[in-house]
Amino acid sequence: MSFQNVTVAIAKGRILEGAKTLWQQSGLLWPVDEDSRQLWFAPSPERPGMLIARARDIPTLVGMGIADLGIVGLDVLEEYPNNHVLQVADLKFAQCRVVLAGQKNQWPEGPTRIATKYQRIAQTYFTIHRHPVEMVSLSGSLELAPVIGLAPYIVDIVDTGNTLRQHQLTEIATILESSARLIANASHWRTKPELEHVRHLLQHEE
Ligand code: PRT
Ligand code: MG
Repeated sequence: MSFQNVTVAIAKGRILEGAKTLWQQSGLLWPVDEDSRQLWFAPSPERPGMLIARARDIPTLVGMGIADLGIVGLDVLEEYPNNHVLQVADLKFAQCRVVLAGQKNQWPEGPTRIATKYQRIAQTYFTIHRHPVEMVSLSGSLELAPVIGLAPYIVDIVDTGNTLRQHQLTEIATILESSARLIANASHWRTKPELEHVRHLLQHEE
């Protein structure tokens, strides 16, 4: 089967590193040269084309059919959902949790402020719990928010918990368990059998 008509969009950073390992284990040629700044690699019969983008843009690129497949964290997929995207595999790497954290292991009493870069996930969570919150949207360095008095609580990604501990923060609740997901453009998934073949190759280690 030829990969000439397949393009995969991969989130740069952690996801790209994990994807590289999986890709190589599956016997596909890895085209990305980490020392270059090239973000687009054309497909060939031997391997799919590859597009490297910001994590939050992956659902859009796949939803629009610019890429047939994408690799992105479930956290990003939940925060930036797209109706034209299907989740086709849990790739099991880049595992982490989206958590509520604060200076004490205590659920907020009454209305409170939450600093986060996951506004949608956090808002859904507090709506389900019927708890009034005010969101402060930050794009990074969330752990600073309680220290500098911006917001007493944060909703952020945790893996080992070291970063939280360094800032005297504790996990109060897990909101979402995340890992890297293989996603597909819904209509391309139905019309291009090569996509199923790529999924099969990437899941081969199970
Ligand atoms: O910067 P940009 O917006 O482009 O992307 P990004 O910073 O979100 O990318 P990147 O490469 O940092 O991570 C992308 C994805 O990796 C996330 O969307 C998650 O799905 C997944 N992932 C897995 C993580 C972590 N583990 C993780 N530990 N993303 C971020 N972290 C952060 C965490 O927030 C903390 O600040 O890493 C730090 C160390 O975590 P601890 O708990 O081990 O100390
Ligand atoms: Mg980053």
